[in-house]
Amino acid sequence: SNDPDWWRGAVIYQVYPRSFQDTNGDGIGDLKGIAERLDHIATLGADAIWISPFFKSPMKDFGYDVSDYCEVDGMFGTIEDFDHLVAEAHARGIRVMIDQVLSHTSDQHAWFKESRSSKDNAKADWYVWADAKPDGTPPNNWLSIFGGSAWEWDTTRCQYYLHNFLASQPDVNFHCMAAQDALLDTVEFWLKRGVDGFRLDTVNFYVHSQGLEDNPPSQLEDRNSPEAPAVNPYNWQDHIHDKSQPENLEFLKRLRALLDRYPGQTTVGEIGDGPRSLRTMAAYTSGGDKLHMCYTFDFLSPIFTKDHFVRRITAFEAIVGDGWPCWAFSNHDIVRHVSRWTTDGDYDGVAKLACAILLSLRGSVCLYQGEELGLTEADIAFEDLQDPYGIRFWPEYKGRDGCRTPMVWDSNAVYGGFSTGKPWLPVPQEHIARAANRESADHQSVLEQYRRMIAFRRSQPALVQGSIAFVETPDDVLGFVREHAGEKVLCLFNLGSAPVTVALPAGAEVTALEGHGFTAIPHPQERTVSLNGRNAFFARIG
Ligand code: TEU
Ligand code: CA
Repeated sequence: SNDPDWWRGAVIYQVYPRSFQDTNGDGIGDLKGIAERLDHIATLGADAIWISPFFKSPMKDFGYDVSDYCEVDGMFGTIEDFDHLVAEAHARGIRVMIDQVLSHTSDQHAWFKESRSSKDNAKADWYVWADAKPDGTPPNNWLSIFGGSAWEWDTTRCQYYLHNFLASQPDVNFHCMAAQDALLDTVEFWLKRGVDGFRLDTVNFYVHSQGLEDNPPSQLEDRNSPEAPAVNPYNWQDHIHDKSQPENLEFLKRLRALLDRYPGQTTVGEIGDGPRSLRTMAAYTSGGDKLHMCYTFDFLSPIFTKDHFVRRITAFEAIVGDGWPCWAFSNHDIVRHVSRWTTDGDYDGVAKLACAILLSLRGSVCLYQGEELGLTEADIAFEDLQDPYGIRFWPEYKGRDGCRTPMVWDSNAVYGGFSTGKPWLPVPQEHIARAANRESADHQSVLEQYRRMIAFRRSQPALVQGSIAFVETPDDVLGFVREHAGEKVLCLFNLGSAPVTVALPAGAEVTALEGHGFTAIPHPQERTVSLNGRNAFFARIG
């Protein structure tokens, strides 16, 4: 449809192209492979795909280090392959969002090569350059997320440059308008090719403070809290100067003005700003003239409790209010949620319950490839590690390869049908039993549950667009009412493994809804509903 608001409540399927489908036997997924597998995404019922970066890149961070924004990396195919993919997706009613990594480029980008060549070239201030302190050390204490100082010495310019991630990912200087202009041009290149929107990588890292002040020590009292991963010294300081500066709002307005010239566009910005995340999200999505959606880290955490859902969503609603959230339980950066949240071996139970919760939240949702199969985190041996982040912090932190292993399509084919050649990361044996062909043939599978639940969500406008209000429930039960245009849908989820009986709201008619595949049993006489472990209940009330 032509609805410019299509993204509100949309189900966005994240494709990690390296690991989706290989078509030429080199063990690496490609754009042709995505096109071949679009029917899987269509039958799942997703509204859109977000494709992680496929642009020209030395692949030091597997594509999040772009050396040419307007070229497809040869490893993934050609620009014609991309055009074909967009056409095939659109023919199936699937919108296409691409991943723009504007905060930093690869050190192999022509802009950076020129910028580092001297102090007075045309692009001298396109990156963040600063002199050493008198003793030769970096200009301040800023840290890189991927370890060590955020400053790298350049022997040609005899200056340091800023990199919030790898040293091979220099940060663009957004205080330089010419650099902003050039980035916006690359965005327009893809708008003209017919994309429907953008996932904006690290959108709050664009602008640093020009004063280059030292960051103060972290305010977080407990370094073992979920907000402060103990292994990563990055969280030992409070990152108030190296990112999220107010000038970013002006850039986001420029970006939005460009997008608004191409109707139906959307943006989802990845915002990781520690304790300030909610405030940053509010600022970036308010006013309708900046981001459309903010991608939150709240449920990428190891915690899976009713309280966590209630607290995080309540805080979001209170502060970000009219900003539109985009929730995800898994992505290409984090341990798959089925492994993160299952403590009693009931992987399928947790996978199906998580599916029900995610698809009932107020906001848009991102599903990460393989989540719909209930894939667990793969255990990767050190010799097979690819992720530089994992190699650096092994064994305290094992990196991101365990969630990036290939999709499993066909239990009877070599490498699960992902490739005919040896894949870039191993296909875990235990994933084969979860291949799409097997799960499609099994009514009880996680995949069939996702299909039912997405169709159910689509059939209930309150679930897609409604407000959210929590209801009083027993300890292990998450409960809320979604309401849209006078229609109320009660949603109850038993996070525990034991059966539980929940009182239904008094004074209203409760009509159980069907079609989602869960099997809670309402007792109208007693005005209660019984939920087995990891079961869900949906009802129209009023
Ligand atoms: O991730 C940003 C980010 O904050 C992650 O680095 C996260 O903290 C980390 O992966 C631990 O989970 C984005 C991309 O999603 C990631 O793949 C890139 O490596 C990173 O930006 C740099 O572009
Ligand atoms: Ca390939």
